[in-house]
Amino acid sequence: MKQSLRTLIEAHNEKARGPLQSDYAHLGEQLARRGVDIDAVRQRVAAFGLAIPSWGVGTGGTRFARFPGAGEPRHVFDKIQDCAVVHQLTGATPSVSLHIPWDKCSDWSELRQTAHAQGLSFDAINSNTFSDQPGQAHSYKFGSLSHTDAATRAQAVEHNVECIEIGRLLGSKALTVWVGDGSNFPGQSHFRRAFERYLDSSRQIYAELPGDWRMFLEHKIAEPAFYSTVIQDWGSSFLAASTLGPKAQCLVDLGHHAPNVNIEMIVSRLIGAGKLAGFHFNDSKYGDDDLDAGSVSPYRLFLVFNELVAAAHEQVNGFDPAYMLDQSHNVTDPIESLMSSAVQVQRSYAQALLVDRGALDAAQEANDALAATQLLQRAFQTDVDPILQRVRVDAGRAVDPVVAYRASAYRQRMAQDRPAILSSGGGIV
Ligand code: PSV
Ligand code: MN
Ligand code: MN
Repeated sequence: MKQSLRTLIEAHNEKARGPLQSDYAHLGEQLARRGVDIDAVRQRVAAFGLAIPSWGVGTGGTRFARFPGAGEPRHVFDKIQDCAVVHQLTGATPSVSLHIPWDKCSDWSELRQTAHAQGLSFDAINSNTFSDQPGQAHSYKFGSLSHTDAATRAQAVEHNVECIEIGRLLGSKALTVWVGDGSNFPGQSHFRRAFERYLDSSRQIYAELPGDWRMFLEHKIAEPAFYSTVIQDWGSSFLAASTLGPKAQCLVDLGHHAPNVNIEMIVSRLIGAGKLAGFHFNDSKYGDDDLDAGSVSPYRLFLVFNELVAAAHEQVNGFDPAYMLDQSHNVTDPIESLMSSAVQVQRSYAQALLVDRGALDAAQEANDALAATQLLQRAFQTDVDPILQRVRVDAGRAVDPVVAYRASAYRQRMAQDRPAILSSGGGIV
């Protein structure tokens, strides 16, 4: 950790130490009366980490406009630097998920070393066959892995294989594949054939996975294709993952479902089938809004974690989801959004750890609907801030990451160090 930031965090935490001690003790007493050991919860929260998407540290945008902020990352090394700041202040985000070719660089070993020196490792690597790159032989305008043209499909397969190669150099253990393939008009696409072509291409990628890797299939109901998408929901995703084999699993991005879908139930189904790859956390009101995790529907996020904690509690075989944020920050400083979202995800996890599993089992067995739902509400309505703050302070992170970040004037320094350049893709200046 950079000395200046560490010193700043220490001074920032010093003032909060006294009040935190009494808040933590008070919550500990309350939880003890409920049969919960606060230190055990704290230890599990401390062991929890989630990945930052490299594209999340740049200002996002919509198809109408993008309003870049000052001091935005210019390349992948700048992105790593910003991700490191998020981790230094929160202690919750020890890994980074790259997107190729947005994050291409000339020396992967230098990138790996730079990240490691900052305490960061590399999570799943993401391929991109949903946009064309300069000089590319075949366009993805009408699809990639499912394209009607064999040469276009081959190019998309080759790109994914290249991503695996890059991921190997960085120490990644998974490839995330999301395709924008689909159609905009009824009749435009032969649904069955398109899915078969997708499977055929995906089999070729799957065959290139190293033994200890997984392939995460990310479904999405719409956008950029607005009539149909090839992997539109968890059904198609599950079908594809099951066809491909045990290394293929289904990734759940919270914003990629039909309105009002019961996402926590999908999560539970995938856990039961041994096919839950992991998550892209964000929040939404209308579609793939990519709003900050837990900013609109924190109870939904909690209910997802309730399923995850239940699975861990019941020691479901092979249960090992990957956690990542996937948000678009249009009106905030991305570092601030990422920090508060990471804390929000941690909060949902901590709250889910408070659910009395034995009592919930009993209420469910007795068909006592009200008692069951009150058990969940009681956990969700507990203010777990003292636990989250203790986890951070114990690890030398900031008791209030956003306040400490603002005091550090990091963004102002970056505004001077990083003169704006034109976007080279991925919405990052
Ligand atoms: C697509 O909407 C998505 O959620 C996928 O994860 C992409 O890789 C990411 O957003 C970035 O565009
Ligand atoms: Mn996503
Ligand atoms: Mn998305």
